[in-house]
Amino acid sequence: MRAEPQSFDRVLSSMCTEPHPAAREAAERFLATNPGDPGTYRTVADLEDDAIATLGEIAGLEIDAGRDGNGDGEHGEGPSGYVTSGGTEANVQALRIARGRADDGSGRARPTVVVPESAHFSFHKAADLLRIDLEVVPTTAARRVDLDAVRACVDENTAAVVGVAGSTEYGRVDPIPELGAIADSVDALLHVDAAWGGFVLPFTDHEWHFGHAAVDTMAIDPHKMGQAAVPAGGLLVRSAALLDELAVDTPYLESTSQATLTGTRSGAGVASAVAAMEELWPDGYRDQYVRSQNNAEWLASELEDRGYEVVDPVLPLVAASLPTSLFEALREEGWRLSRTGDDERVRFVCMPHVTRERLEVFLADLDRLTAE
Ligand code: 0PR
Repeated sequence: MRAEPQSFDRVLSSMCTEPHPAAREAAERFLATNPGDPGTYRTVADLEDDAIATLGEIAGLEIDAGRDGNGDGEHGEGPSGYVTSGGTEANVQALRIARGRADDGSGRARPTVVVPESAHFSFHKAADLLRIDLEVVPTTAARRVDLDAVRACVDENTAAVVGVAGSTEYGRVDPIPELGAIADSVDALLHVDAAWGGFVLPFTDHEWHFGHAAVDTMAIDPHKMGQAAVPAGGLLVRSAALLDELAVDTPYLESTSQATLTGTRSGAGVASAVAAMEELWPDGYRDQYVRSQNNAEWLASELEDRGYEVVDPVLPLVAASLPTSLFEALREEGWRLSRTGDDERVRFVCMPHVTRERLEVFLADLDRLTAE
C-alpha cells in the first residue's frame, strides 16, 4: 500500500484538521490498545480519565461539580463521560440516556426530542435507532433556535431538548440557559452539541456550558477543533448516574459493566486527545481560536469586498453565496469546498490548517477564475 493521504493545503470544508504533532505521536504509540477493556489495558484507561477530567474543565463541569441533573438530590462527583468515536456517537448516546430516563415502563407515547433545524444530521440517525420522535423547530433570522417554538412543542413526552453550540453550517450558538429553563419546566434533559464549538467557545462570551446552565449532557470532540487524531469524540454528563443509564453488564471482562456504544475502541483516539489537550489547553487553544477567528473575519471581508453576500462569522466559520459555476471551477482547481444544505452558500471552516497564506492562495485562484 503506497497511497498517501490527501494534503490539507486545499481543504476548506472539513471539521477535521492536522493533528498536533504530540497527538499524532501519541496515537501511533497507543494504536493497539483498547480502552473498551480497561481491566486489561490499564494505561489507556487511566488516560481516558485524564481526557474526561480536562474535557470537564473545558466544559465548565469542574466549576460546577456540586450540581446534579438527575434529580435525586445527590451531588455530582465531577466530570463523567467517555471518549467516543465522534460527535455522532456522543449525540446518539445522549439521546439514549434521555430516552432511558423518560421511559418509566408505563408504555406511554413515544418520547420526543426537540432539536433546532440547525442540528447535525446525527440526531436523525439517533432518533431512527432509538425510536424517538424528533420535533424539529425553526431558527430565527439570527440562525439560532426559536425559543417560542421550543416552548410551544415541549410537553410530558419530551425526553430532551437539544441546543447547538457551534452549528455545522453557520457556527451559531443557541441560547443555552433559556433552553435549560424550558427543559427543566417539563423535567426533560438538556443536551448541548458542542462537537465542533467546544474548543473555541471557552475563549468567547457565549453561555454554552455546564457552568452557565442546567446542561445535562454534551458532545465535545477533540478530533475537531481539539487537534487530536480521528477518532476522538467526547461525551460529557453532569453526573455519573446519568451514564449508568447506558451501562450493560460485561460478565467475562475484568471490568463488570460498559456504558460505551462500541465495544473495542481506539486507544489511539484517547491517547491523542490527552496529548493534544496537555499541549494546548488553555493557551494553545486560545491562540488558535484568535488566529482562526481573525482569518474568518478577514476572509468574510475579502469576499464582501468582491460583492458576495456573506453570513457574519460568529465563530471561525464563514458562509458565503458564490455562484455555482465559480464553486465548481474552484473545486476543479482542487479546492475542497462544501455547501449548506439548501445549496445557497459555500462554507469555509477555518480550522487550524486553514492559514492566512492558504486563504490568500485561495482568493488569488478565485480572482483569476472570475477574471477569465
Ligand atoms: N455535531 C456537530 C455540530 C457537527 O458539526 C458534527 C460533524 C457532528 C456532530 C458529528 O460528528 P462526527 O462526524 O465526528 O460524528 N460535522 C461535520 C459535517 O457534517 C462532519 C465532517 C467532518 C464532515 C469532517 C466532513 C469532514 O471532512 O460537516
